[in-house]
Amino acid sequence: MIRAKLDPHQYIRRVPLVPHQMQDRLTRVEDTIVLCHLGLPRIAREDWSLSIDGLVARPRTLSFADLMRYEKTSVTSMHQCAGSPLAPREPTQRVCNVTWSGVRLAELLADCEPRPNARFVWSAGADYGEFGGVSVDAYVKDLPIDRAKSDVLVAYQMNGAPLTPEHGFPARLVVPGFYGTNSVKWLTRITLAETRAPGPFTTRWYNDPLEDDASGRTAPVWAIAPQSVIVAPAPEATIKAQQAVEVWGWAWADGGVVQVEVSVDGGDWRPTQLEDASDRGWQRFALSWVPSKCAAVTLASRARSARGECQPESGRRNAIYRVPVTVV
Ligand SMILES: Nc1nc2c(c(=O)[nH]1)N[C@H]1C(S)=C(S)[C@@H](COP(=O)(O)O)O[C@H]1N2
Ligand SMILES: [Mo]
Repeated sequence: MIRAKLDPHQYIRRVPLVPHQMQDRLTRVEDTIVLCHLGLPRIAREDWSLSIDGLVARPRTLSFADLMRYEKTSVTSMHQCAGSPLAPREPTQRVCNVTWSGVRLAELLADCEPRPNARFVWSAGADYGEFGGVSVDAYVKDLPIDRAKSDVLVAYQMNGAPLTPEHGFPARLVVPGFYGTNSVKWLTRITLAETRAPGPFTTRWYNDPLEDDASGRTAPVWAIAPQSVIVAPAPEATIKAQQAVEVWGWAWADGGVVQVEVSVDGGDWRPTQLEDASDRGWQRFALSWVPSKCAAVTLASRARSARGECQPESGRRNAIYRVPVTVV
C-alpha cells in the first residue's frame, strides 16, 4: 500500500466559478472545482501503483508504465460536486465540464477475470486522515459493476494535460454521469465485491434520504440528477425593455437532458432551444426573450432528463437556480 505524504493534510475546497462565469464550454483546469476531504497526497509516478483484487481470478498490481500500455481513450463530461456530505439537501452549482483521458476500467478489469458474483467496484485513494470527526485509512467509494462496463476511466489527463496533484495525480477514477464524489483521486486500489463498500463515505455520508419514505431508506449519491444554470444574463443585470435578449445556460444529467424550460417571474415555463447531448458533456440551451415592462424580474430554468426526472423547486442539491434582473 502507498503511504503518501499529504500536503496540506486538511480539507480543501475550491469553487472558482459562479454560473454567470461559466462562459466556456470546456472549463479551463484552473477554473475547475476542487474537493479534497482529507488533504492532498503527493505521489510521484514511479511510486504509484494500482492493485486490483477481491472477486477476481487474477489479482494484479499495475505500475504507471503498465497503465500506459493500455489504449488511451477520452470522454468529455460534466464534473459536479454533490456538495457538502454534511448538508446533502443544500442546492449547489459546483460544476464544470472537462475532457478526461485515460484507460477504460473495463479493460483493466477484464484482464483480472472478474468472478460472476462481483457486483460492486470499490475504489480507494491514497489519502487518509480525519473528516467530520471520523478517522479513515483511505477515501473509499463504490459503484455498481454494470457502470464499470460503460465509460468509466482510470484517467491520467484533464483537458489534455497530466492531472494536477489536487485533481488526483498521477491517476484517478472518473465515473462520467456520477457525482464527483465517486471519482476517486490518487487511485491506488480497486476491489471487486459482492456488497457495497464499508466506510463513512459510502455508508454514513453520500446517501440521500428517499423522498416520502418514512422507513428511513436512502439512495447512494451516484447518478447526477437533472440540473441547469443560467449563464446570461448575470444576476442583477440591467436589461432594456422591448429588446430581445438571449437567456442562455448549461444543462446536464446522467444520461443527458431532453428539455430545458425558462420561466420569467414565475410565469409559464417556455421551451428553449436545447442542443443534443454529445458525449457526457453539458448541453447549451437558449431562449430569445423580449422583456415587456420595466420591473425587477426573476429568471429561472429547469431541465428534464432523458429518464423523465425534473428539477425540484427547492430543498435538493439540483433545485432550480434563479437569476434576478432589472428591466429598464
Ligand atoms: N481520494 C479522494 N478522491 C476524491 C475526493 C477525496 O477527498 N479523496 N473527493 C471527491 C469529491 S467529493 C469530488 S467533488 C471530486 C472532486 O474532484 P476534483 O477535485 O478533481 O474536481 O473528487 C472526489 N474524489
Ligand atoms: Mo464533492
